[in-house]
Order: sequence, then C-alpha cells, then structure tokens
Amino acid sequence: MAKTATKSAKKPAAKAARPGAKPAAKAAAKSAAKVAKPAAKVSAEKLAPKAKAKPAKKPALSLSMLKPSVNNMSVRVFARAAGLDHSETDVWGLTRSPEYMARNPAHLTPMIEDKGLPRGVLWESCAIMQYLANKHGLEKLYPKAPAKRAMIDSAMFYLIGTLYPYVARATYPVLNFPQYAGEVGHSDAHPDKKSEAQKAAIEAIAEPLEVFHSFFRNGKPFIGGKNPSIADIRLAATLEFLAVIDYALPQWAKDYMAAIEKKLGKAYAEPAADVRGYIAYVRSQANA
Ligand SMILES: N[C@@H](CCC(=O)N[C@@H](CS)C(=O)NCC(=O)O)C(=O)O
Repeated sequence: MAKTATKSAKKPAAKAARPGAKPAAKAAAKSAAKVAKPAAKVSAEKLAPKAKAKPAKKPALSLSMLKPSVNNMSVRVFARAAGLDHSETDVWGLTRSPEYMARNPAHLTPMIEDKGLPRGVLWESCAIMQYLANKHGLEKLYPKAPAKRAMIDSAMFYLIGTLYPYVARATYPVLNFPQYAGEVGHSDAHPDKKSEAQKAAIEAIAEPLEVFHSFFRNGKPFIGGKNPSIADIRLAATLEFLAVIDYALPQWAKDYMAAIEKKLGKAYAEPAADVRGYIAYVRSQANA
C-alpha cells in the first residue's frame, strides 16, 4: 500500500489570514530534509560505498481534503485502496482563502492537483475517482467494459443527485455543517418548520437506499460484484454520516458496510476514523 503523507492546517484561521504564507508543516519538512541529507550520505558511504542516498520523492498526486467529510472520505479511501502514492493536505478553514479560490473557484474539497489536468486541479469526488481509475488502469475498482461501467456511473450519479441531498438535509443540521441556500434549513423559518423538513428528508432516505440494495447490488456482495467498486466506496462513506442521527440502517446495509471495511481494511478504516471521530465529537458537544 502506498504511503500517505498528511499535512495538517493546525491553525486554519491564522493561515487564512495570511494565504501567501508558507505552510508550517511544509517548511518544517523542508528544513528536516536539509538536515537529514548529509547524515544519510555519510552512513550510506560507510556501509555501502556505491549506494547513493536518494532524496525523498514528493508524491505526484496531492489531495486537499477535510477530515470530517464523507465526500472527502470517499477519495481518501479510494486513494489508499488503489495504493496511489499521494499526499493529503487538510484545508479546514482555508477553502475560501484567495489562494485556494484562485485554484478552485468552487471552493470545494476533495480536490486533487495532478500533472496533465488541463486546469491543474479536479474536484467532485466521483470525477476524481473516475479520473484516477482511468489514468492508472484500476479496472477492479472501475470496470472498463461499457455496460458494467455504466452501472457504476449510474449508481454514483444517483447517489450524488438523489440520496446525498436527503442525507445532507437529514444530517447537516446535527453535524453543524452549513445547509444549502434556498432550503428550509438555511432559511430563517421557525425551528418547527426546519425539523419538519429534516424529518421529511430522513423519511425519504429509505427509498433510494433500497434501490442500491435491490437494483444495483442485485444479490451481489457489492455494486461492483465480488469486489467493492468506486460506487461502493462512495455509498459506504455516505452512509457513515447517518450514525449522527441514529438512523436505523436496514441489516443489509450494516452488513454491507462491514463487508467493505473488511475487504479494504486500513484503507477504509483510517479515513472512516476521522469521520467517526467528528461524529463522536459532535455528539459529545450535544450531550454536554
Ligand atoms: N459533490 C461534491 C461535494 C463536495 C462538497 O460539498 N465539499 C464540501 C465538504 S463536504 C466542501 O469542501 N465545502 C467547503 C466550502 O464550500 O468552502 C463531491 O462529492 O465532491
């Protein structure tokens, strides 16, 4: 499995105020590399005169992300499951900084920067997974055969267009995430109206959820068949948010999520721990 270097924006507010400032972690890593180089050379020469110390290679792929987000979790799980050498930068509080907006006017995460992209960057979790799977020929995660691929694409579009808006309306108020303009939750409507809207969204989740089960999985362990596909990663990550409202997932969904975590191991568990940790934090605040 590829190494993942994680950079963290420890003081997002301070950094946002100085968008041009060199990130502290980057500067520290740079000076550490400077110090480490001569020492490595001496010991290498002593032990094996012909061996040359290679400078650490910077991963070609960099991912800007927010740890509590399941949109981000999808790409973080994918990158690990695919074994892609990449670095992660936590951009909490920085997405609307002039520096970020100049690269990504949609101010969204996840965002990758990758050589060869016409504009240098790409956002939208599903598009990122599709692009990287295409680029690296990851057919197990994203089948190449048009008909099989179409089912994965359909499941992902259905998730983003239908299931996710319900999940967001149901969970964002509890997660303390901003809701979308034009929605009841975003308006100054009476709190009763807001909880009515939230309740309606919670009730609406069951139908698309069942569609993923009966239509897309259709008796198979995963939408992708025997192995989880990018659509499965996207679905399992999305369902993680439902824990914050104690949503009663049907048994198949619980088993499905456990099966994905078992198949993908640390690749799933590590990013999931960030989402689960945030949910635990939000719940502890609510109970305080
Ligand atoms: N459909 C998008 C949703 C991306 C999204 O909503 N990202 C949020 C975090 S969950 C974000 O980066 N918000 C920061 C901002 O808008 O400034 C995807 O799947 O990537």
